[in-house]
Amino acid sequence: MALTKITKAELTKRIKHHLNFTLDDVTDNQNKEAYWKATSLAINDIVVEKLQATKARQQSANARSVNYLSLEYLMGRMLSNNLHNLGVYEAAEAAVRDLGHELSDLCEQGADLALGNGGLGRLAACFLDSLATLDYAATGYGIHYQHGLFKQSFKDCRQVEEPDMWREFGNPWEVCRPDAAQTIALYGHVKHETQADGTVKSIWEPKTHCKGVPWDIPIVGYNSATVNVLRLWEGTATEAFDWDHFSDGNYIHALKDNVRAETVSKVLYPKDEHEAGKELRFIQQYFFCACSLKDIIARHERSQGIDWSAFTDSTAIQLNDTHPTIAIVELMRILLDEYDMAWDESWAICQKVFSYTNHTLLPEALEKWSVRLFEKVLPRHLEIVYRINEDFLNNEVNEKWPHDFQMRRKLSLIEEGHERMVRMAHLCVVSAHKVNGVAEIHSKLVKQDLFPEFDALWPEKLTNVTNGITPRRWLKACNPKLSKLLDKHVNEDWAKDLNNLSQLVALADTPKFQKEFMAIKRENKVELAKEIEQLTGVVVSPDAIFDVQIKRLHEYKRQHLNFLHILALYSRLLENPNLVMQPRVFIFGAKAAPGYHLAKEIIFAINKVAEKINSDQRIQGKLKVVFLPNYRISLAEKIIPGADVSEQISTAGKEASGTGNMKLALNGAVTIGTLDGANIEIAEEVGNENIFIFGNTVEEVKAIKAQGYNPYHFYETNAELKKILDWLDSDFFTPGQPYQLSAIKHSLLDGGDPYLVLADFQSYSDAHQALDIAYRDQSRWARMAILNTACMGKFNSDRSIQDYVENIWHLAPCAEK
Ligand code: 26Q
Repeated sequence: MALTKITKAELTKRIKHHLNFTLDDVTDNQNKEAYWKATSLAINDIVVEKLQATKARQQSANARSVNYLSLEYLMGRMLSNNLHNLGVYEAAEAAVRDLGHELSDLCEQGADLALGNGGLGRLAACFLDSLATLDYAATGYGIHYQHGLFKQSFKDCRQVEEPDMWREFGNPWEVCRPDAAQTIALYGHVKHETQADGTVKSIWEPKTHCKGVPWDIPIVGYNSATVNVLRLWEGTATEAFDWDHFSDGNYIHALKDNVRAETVSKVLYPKDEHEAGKELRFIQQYFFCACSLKDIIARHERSQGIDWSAFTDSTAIQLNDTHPTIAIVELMRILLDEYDMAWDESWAICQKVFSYTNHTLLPEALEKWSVRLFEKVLPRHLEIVYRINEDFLNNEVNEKWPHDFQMRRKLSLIEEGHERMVRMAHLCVVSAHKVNGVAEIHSKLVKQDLFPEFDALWPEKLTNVTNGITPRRWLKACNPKLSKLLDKHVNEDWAKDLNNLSQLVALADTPKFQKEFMAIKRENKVELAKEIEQLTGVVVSPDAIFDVQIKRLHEYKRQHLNFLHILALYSRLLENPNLVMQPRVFIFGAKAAPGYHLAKEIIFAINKVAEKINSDQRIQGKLKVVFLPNYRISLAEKIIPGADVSEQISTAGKEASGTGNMKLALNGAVTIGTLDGANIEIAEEVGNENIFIFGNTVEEVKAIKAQGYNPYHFYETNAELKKILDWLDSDFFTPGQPYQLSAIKHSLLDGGDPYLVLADFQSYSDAHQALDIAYRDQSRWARMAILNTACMGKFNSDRSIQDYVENIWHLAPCAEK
């Protein structure tokens, strides 16, 4: 029963049941939200049945499973995805229509589950979808944040943040499991006791405890027998929570030193270097890792008793970046202190179980925690880190590089400086049996530049798994019109095996197919134009090129390069209003970390320039700029099907992979991008004639930096660039108030232009000109767009998961017999 069989009549009955009994007599037929909820609850009933069957099957097969530890999951909305994955979308459409509603309307209700910042969190969500689709036993573990990523609006062109209230109207998919709650310890001291045999035992005497209560969200596989679970921990106070120390003398001091239990799952931290080192973030990491490990061990004990060799046979644990690194140390502590296991045996278990994914090369983004904080919050764990480090330096490092103190200092898990820090990535690499980067180039740079010594020590450890995206959410569900066309022309189920899309290659030159494909793109653009008008009030023409840059706002992603090019186009149009060009709409979506000043200035500048350009009659509507507020999964699902151009313009070597690049190309957008991250592999797949590559390569970037980069050179030698940078100091866009946009210019000149925006400007501008020419040849563009869709097979997250399974996790599918 891979595909769920349910009739329209049965579904209608179940939806009505929930309207009447769960939601208590909904009489208002216009109440879309109630109908969304009742439909979701009716579908969830089917899902839960499948979940129970999956659990029984996985248990009786004793299936080896992977536990994905991630501080972030960007699930988006669940209804339409679950309907598609169950194969009941059409039945539900008919049932809901009988009740007087359009299913597509109901699918728009409910908040996004926005428990993540960006790529890393969405990757976790795509991976859960693929694991269930391929019938692998898997559990996702994370935090049940009360508030996900902040909601963004613009006031006077500036970003305003408000708390995300995703559970305000309930979440029909999740269920609380107080029976599976766990209690974890924090703070306190370590006591050392000499044993009868002369050895010294460490005994952690914690100061407080905190309880984690899990919420389970079912993860439905596409056309498969499997429903797995995403288990998210919520912090609550326990009876064991030690309130006494609040009154033992210094009440205020005690409050300051201790985090209240409920606070631990209050809010998702925005990705923000300026927030680094926050105690609550550290506690969040330990809280969810410790709860998850207890849960994993309890599950194992239920099925096999305490048998640690069986444990390594049945358990893989994947660390999504360094954020859950403390899980390694926690498992060591449990084995050593609670099961009295010897060090070597405990260490061998950890090495077998853990593997780690690196998502960044940026030095400032590599996580470090101060020894001081470690000692205060997790004193026993610090002892264990020291011992791991000692063993590593005295054995592996000393054997390879005898008495090389420079090397010891470089590789040590502890960074010596004015404040001693624990290097979490080093801890991961030393402990894990596999470490992977997320695209070919990124993994190569991890080996060559980030961890060359670790690579020399363990040449087999560092590896690559190129990221992927689920074609269910990112094509089948979000682009129904294109999906129908593909169903018609592709023999096999492309949503299961995306490589089947290569059958389109043969059609790329066919005028009839080109027409059909581009007609759908246009219909999607009409829809997107409506959304744009609704969100911004700006009217845009679907005949213009829809040029899209959607991703978190960061200097390395270079939204300001896009911005400078817009200024150049505007300036050319003012000089020559008859300039021949296809009209262009530049569409942005991005949230800036609340403490990232320059990122917020870039948002402000784009909004200010947009105001001026959009109302300038002189340019005859040839240029429009819109910044869509509150970019999130559900907004991405509306933008992507209507995109013509995908902006992937990071400084080469800085974007580990990118996954938006894959989503846009899959939906027939043509990429303009640098040779960075997965862009390189996208170019390999689609061919160089179907992508616009520009800019300095990784090697060239290194050479420029080595020579001593001088951005003023480009300012002084490129007259257009000089003109538009000087514009930013004037009051042209901010009448009566010059210098309001100067922060960008300042960062690019006096600030040294750390991401080589000026060095890549001309090449970027030339690539855009080539793109404009290509677009005006309609048949040429249609061919390019079709080939982009046709060649995205590699970027199915099912392929990524299969790579993890074969090279890292070694799972066997647990499907229905
Ligand atoms: C760190 C400290 C304190 C608070 C937050 C954080 C934090 C939060 C989120 C640090 C990093 C992140 C997220 C990183 C991320 O999304 N990386 C992206 O991962 C994608 C999936 O592999 C890649 O495609 C992107 O290239 C990479 O930037």
